[in-house]
Amino acid sequence: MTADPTELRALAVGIATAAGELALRRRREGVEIAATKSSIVDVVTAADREVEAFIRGRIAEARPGDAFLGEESDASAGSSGLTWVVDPIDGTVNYLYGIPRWAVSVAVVEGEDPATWSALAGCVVNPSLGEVFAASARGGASLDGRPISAGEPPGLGTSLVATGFGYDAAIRTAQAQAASRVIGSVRDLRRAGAAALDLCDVAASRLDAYWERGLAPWDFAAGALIAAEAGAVVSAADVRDGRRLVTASAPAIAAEFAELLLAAGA
Ligand code: LIP
Repeated sequence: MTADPTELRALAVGIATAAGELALRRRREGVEIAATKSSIVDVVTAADREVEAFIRGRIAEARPGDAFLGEESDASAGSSGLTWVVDPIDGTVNYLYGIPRWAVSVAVVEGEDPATWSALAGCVVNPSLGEVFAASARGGASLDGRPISAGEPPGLGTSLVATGFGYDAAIRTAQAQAASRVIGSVRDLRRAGAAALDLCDVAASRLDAYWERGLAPWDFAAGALIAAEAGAVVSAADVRDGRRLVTASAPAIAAEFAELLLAAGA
């Protein structure tokens, strides 16, 4: 089967868009917590599971030889060397509260390690806004079919930066302390609750930079490709205590931003 990034991009867009419609329908019908995971505030809804099963079925139909790695179900191996990395509802807490900032994230990669795998294609859909972000390797990034590119902020001091916090209270407290050491050196901080959309906002120059430590591969696989194809400087290589730091920033401020995060202990 082909591994043509442009064809894989079209497939990811088709599947993520249909999955987004299902998730939005379930949102309107009312959302319930199905279970909690790593902590009492780390919830999964019935819709998370249903939407992942829907995506998994569509991928198995279109590409039976590919592997699957999703947030809500067991991974499965494949024979093609490609893996689909899926977050059916990124920003589940926003979804639960009815905050219109959650996304379906679908990516396909070659390789095992999130720090070095090569992403071939990815799509992030925000169904509440009807926005479709997509990218393919060497194919650029787009929002609703139009090319997007990362911003050119004059300096870090006037840059708008986003971050996020984990589901463990002690970790959240440490993350907030790091954020308190960042906030005085940038324009302002945003915490909007969905990593995939934060990365896409850097790609669309709605944000100048983003960082979060502790993300899972499905939270950033598609968003990182979209940000990188939009010209942002993206990294997922730094792992400390088993928790991966994902960053994306406009090229003009990338070096300063990395230094600031290091000094802040992010
Ligand atoms: C969420 C991320 C968010 C992070 C949350 C959580 P989920 O993913 O999108 O950036 O701060 O802790 O990881 O759990 O909604 O798929």
